[in-house]
Amino acid sequence: AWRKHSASEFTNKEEFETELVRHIETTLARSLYNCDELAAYSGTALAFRDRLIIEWNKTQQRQTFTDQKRVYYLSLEFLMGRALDNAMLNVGMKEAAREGLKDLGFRIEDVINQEHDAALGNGGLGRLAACFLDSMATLNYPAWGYGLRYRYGIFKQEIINGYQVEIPDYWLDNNPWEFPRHEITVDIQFYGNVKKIQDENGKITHSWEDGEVVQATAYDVPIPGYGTKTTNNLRLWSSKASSGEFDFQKFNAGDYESAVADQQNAETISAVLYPNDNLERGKELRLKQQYFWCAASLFDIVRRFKKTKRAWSEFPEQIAIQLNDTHPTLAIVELQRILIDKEGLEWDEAWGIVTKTFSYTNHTVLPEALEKWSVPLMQNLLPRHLQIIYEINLFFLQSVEKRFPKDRDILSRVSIIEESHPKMVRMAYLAIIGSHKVNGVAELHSDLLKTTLFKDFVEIYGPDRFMNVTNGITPRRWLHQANPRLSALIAEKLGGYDFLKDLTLLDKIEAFVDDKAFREEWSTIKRENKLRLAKHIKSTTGFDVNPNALFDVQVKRIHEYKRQQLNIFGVIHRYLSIKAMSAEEKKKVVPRVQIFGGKAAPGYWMAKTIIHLINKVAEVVNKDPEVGDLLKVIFIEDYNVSKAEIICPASDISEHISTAGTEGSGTSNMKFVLNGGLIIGTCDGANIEITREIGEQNIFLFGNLAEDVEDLRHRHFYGDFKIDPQLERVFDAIKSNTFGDKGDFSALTASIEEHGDYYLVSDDFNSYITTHDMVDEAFQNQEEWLAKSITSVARMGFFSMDRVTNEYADSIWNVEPLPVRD
Ligand code: 26Y
Repeated sequence: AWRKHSASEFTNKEEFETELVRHIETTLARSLYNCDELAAYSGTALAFRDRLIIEWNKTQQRQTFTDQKRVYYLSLEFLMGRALDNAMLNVGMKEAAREGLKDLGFRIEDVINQEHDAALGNGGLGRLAACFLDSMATLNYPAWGYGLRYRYGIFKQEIINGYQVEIPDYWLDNNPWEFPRHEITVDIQFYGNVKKIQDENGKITHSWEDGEVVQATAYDVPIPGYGTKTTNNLRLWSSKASSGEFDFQKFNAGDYESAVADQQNAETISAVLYPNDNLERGKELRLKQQYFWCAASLFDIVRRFKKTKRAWSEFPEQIAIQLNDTHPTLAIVELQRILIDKEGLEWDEAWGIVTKTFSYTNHTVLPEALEKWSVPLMQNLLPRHLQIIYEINLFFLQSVEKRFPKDRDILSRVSIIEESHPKMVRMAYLAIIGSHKVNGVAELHSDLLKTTLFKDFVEIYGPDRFMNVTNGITPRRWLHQANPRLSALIAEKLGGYDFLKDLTLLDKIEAFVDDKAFREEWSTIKRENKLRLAKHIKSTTGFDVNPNALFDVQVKRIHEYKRQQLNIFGVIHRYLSIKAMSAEEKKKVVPRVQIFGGKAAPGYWMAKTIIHLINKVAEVVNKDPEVGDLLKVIFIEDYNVSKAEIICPASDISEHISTAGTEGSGTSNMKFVLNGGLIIGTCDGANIEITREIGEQNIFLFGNLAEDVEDLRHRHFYGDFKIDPQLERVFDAIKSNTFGDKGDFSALTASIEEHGDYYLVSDDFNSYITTHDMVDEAFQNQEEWLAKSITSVARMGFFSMDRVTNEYADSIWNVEPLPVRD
């Protein structure tokens, strides 16, 4: 204790101001007299960052000295969003900052809004990783995240003439939340070849030689927990040419340009996040990213372990590694390689360590999202790893053959290598074989994994390797930060903010469902949140929307399986119905604002066509005087985490309408309900468990069930497929150019009419629109609607990410919390 109180540990408004001014004037070298909102943001961020650093150092020291088991969460995506508001919540002192900024002439909300989202992810999987980090820190688990430091995050979306246009998201300039660790580097090898070496005892070892080398440099991001001193670490790797590798021969030979080109080539590895969500493309650069990140992370983990001087057998007692989908599966092979090639362990001992260390989370059953890498590609890029994969496969298949000698087909079904042209490495199978636990992300999804995709593996390994952990969300960001007034109202009734650490306490607000003042405040808050969104819509699209209308929201990545097309067809149906009404009939219509948002993968044409249709429908509907306020269609550009924080609290109803059996879990469904919105959805993903928790009278379910999907698809091709008549009317409108050139949308209508309607849009259409009629009817009874809203929020405790994290810790990682003392 060589110091008692660092200046940066401000404890009141005055001290905050001192720190803010110091950072603006010295760290940023700006004069206070031309300090704009951006400089105020940077100064505030630096002031809070100082506080985080102190706790971060303490946490890391304590974790190192205690030397107990740690978790490493490997994810190619971390969709963090903004950090300042979260840092303020976790450090405390937001009110001091609010007052201090006010003295300098700033509104804290405007300052917070200056921050660029950290958008190193596509959608649900990346956001889940971010929620994990928040909960692991909050619950004091010694845990690190490992990812890639992309120079470009997910692209910014603009809508131009109704089309999506992608703009690069360069986000790294002046990012106060990352700390370059130029001294922490790892050399990563690619290509080259494998030499077999036999020593004097006849023992054969392998050496991977003559490859290209790229250097990984660590960048660390502090992850504070809520109401705790624990501040964990997210380590992101950045690539550049290895210092030994900058080709001095070329340089000396006068080939400076080519030497620089090599440098740039190395830097492309961490240059850009692949913008595909649930759509696998098999690009070599993506495989390079995966290996680069896995190898750097494993080297780092092993280096830390070796400092403890423990025996290798203790590795799995010290380290748990969670694989976020199959993207980090090469880490399994890399650890095996390190143990046998570098550390000299025998195969069996090494493999025992590997399988006890790793566990794998699957997020999807969609075939187009399952990773497969071509054998020739892997042979070229990672020759030693391919050998090891073949070896793993050989031992695995031998054991299967022994156990199932009569099953002729099972070997080809479960082989890691698919016997296609070219041969492919099935990453999910490799991940299962190299892990001790495999989990899905909602009950239906985990059941489907066990009965379809991974059925053979359940036979082989028994049911214990496969489990379910239903997803959750962090209530800190998705309730308290996004909806501060609702959080405050709940806190007032519960006598404090304990529910942010134990979300099951929410059930106590059900007692106030009939409390008049509480109900009024509840609906005022919803209205305020709708007004905030209406303001955002006005400033970004120019459209005025009526805050009394029913706000119906669908925001998520655009994908055929998520069925935004079903939604927009439903909107067209509504539009046509309104236009056919008499003035008298129109009086009974519930006014609606249909809000869409989400990005399409740049190469996913059908998804782009859906965006185009939504925008064309908006153009026509919004200016149609026959419709007026009864229907507005809004596409919110560039949906991201910080927009979600505005949108989720503002819905009356939101749409979670994937074809049954296709959505792993969904997590925005939880965000909307937690903020007092009702939902319309299919019996899919976590909708099913949400229904179980909140009660089926509080949710609008529709559509065919997962168990009927296969049969329906079959009938589309072999039975007589007749399109739903109301949907046909919608298609007639599209085909008579009501929304612009029908040719623009022909692929979309044809996918249903001619190509088998794989996602069952027509099968579910009638059920969908009649359920929407029930939504309208329910909305007209505002008193009952309000009761549903309050009751639902009260029953959402189960969906806290803290519950999820504890389940992983207890049943997969076997790690204990480690609170940080002062
Ligand atoms: C292989 C590559 C192209 C790829 C890249 C991203 C494959 C998948 C993904 C992303 C998948 C994803 O976001 N999955 C979502 O994970 C959420 C968290 O578990 C689930 O709630 C959601 O249902 C699932 O679609």
